[in-house]
Amino acid sequence: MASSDHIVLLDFLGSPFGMRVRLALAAKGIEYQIEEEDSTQSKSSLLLKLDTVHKKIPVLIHNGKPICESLIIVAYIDEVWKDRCPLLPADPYLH
Ligand SMILES: N[C@@H](CCC(=O)N[C@@H](CS)C(=O)NCC(=O)O)C(=O)O
Repeated sequence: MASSDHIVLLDFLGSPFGMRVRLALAAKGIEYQIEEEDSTQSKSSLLLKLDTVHKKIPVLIHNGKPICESLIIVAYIDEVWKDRCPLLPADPYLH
């Protein structure tokens, strides 16, 4: 991870999909900020801007680039920080 990396997770506490991403970030030892959505309020303008298709959390924002869908985010994290704690098997069939 470059020291200039800026990582924000748009999430709300209690979301199992958000937790999947939090666990991946923790396993890799990646520092990040949380932008907490309020599940009792209407969706934030940030969420509506970043996930124009499903408008769902979690959204990972890496240096300003949004990545949506928790499994895709986990695969992205694993690929970008591949030097640390592999999350996904190298061979998806054999493992
Ligand atoms: N397939 C998505 C599911 C995400 C999802 O359902 N997020 C919920 C919170 S747990 C959400 O944002 N719901 C708001 C809505 O459905 O409008 C993923 O894996 O990221």
